[in-house]
Amino acid sequence: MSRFKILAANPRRSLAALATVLIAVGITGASGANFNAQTANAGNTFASGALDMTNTDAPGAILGLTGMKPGDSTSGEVGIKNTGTVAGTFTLSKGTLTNTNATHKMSTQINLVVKDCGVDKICDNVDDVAIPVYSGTLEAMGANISLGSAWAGGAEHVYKFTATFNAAADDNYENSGTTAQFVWNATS
Ligand SMILES: [Ca+2]
Repeated sequence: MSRFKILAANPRRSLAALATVLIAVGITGASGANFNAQTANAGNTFASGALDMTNTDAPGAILGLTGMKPGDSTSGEVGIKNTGTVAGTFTLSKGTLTNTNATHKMSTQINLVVKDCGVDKICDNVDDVAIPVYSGTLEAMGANISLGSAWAGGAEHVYKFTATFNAAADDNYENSGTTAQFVWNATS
């Protein structure tokens, strides 16, 4: 069983042309018994400026699941909004990543799909963006993943995060955990 959580933190201001939102994922696994809960809160950037961002889940969890075992998945949604008055180009990055077991990294066993829920901002319907923002292991996720063309002031996107614990994960991943941060960045 396991426990999976994503926490979000919200920057209230952005630096001139820079805004950062940090989301942290904590995943802790344990074999046969209970997974230990692990959560994290990411740091924030505060500055004055014309480009601002809000995060609907800040500072709470986007998703959480206890009792996770290989093959289980969990999902959650988060809204990211350009609350500024100028257009900004938004990107998503994986921030700091840690694993409790450096040899058998839990992050290699968590498959993450991040998708844009489309214009209606309702997930799992016909107008969702077909191509995911990211699909791959938590381990392999990179930085500065494009979130499309510049967002006008007031534009909001809702993203659905789905994390699946590799169904083929073996005993090497018992008692294992990983924690990651997701960073939302906007520039104009
Ligand atoms: Ca939709």
